[in-house]
Amino acid sequence: MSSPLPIRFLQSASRLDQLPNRQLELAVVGRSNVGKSSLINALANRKKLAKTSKTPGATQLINVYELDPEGSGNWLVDLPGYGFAKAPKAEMERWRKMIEEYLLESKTLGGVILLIDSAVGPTALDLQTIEWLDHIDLPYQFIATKEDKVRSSKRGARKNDLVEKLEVEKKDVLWVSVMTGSGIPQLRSVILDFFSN
Ligand SMILES: Nc1nc2c(ncn2[C@@H]2O[C@H](COP(=O)(O)OP(=O)(O)OP(=O)(O)O)[C@@H](O)[C@H]2O)c(=O)[nH]1
Ligand SMILES: [Mg+2]
Repeated sequence: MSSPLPIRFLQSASRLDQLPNRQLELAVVGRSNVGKSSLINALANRKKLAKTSKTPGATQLINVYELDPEGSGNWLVDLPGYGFAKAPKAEMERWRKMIEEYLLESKTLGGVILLIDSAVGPTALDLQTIEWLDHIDLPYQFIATKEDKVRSSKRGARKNDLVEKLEVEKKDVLWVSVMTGSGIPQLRSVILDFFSN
């Protein structure tokens, strides 16, 4: 097993101008309920660092986690999810604006880890997000979440289907499960590499 990612909660914000100066950020992006906040907890090996919920819409602000040492300015950023159809329209619109402003305008944002629910596959909204990230030229790493929810007998086929729909190669998607811990050490390395460059 690898060591937990040394991160601590720094602050929440609803607008970019509320955030202090920083060096480099990696943002966690994906549908509501895809497992963004759970993944932050798994990376840090903590249960309640980031708020999670069975109900979509748990994360409603930009939540910043700073990597050691304190004041490093290296941030892992948990965002609200997109595509939560049951939220009030005005609320959804507010989240969308917040996410878009952050992704478009934070000058120190170096990349995104883009989460796709492995049991659900890329949704139309996931594909739209990918197109948009391509358009704004922001690099991303695909993460397929909740691997444990796909029966092991179906995993091979599901993986093929997913890479085909994403139009990438198998090596481009990292499969993770916070239930079994699979893929978590690899993702920790990806993140540490990102910040060490
Ligand atoms: N089985 C399984 N469930 C998971 C996994 N990861 C997350 N979940 C569950 O999925 C639900 C949503 O997780 P969150 O981490 O709150 O999802 P989120 O993407 O942060 O959601 P929002 O904040 O609403 O955008 C919770 O009930 C988690 O327990 C996983 O790897 N396996
Ligand atoms: Mg969340």
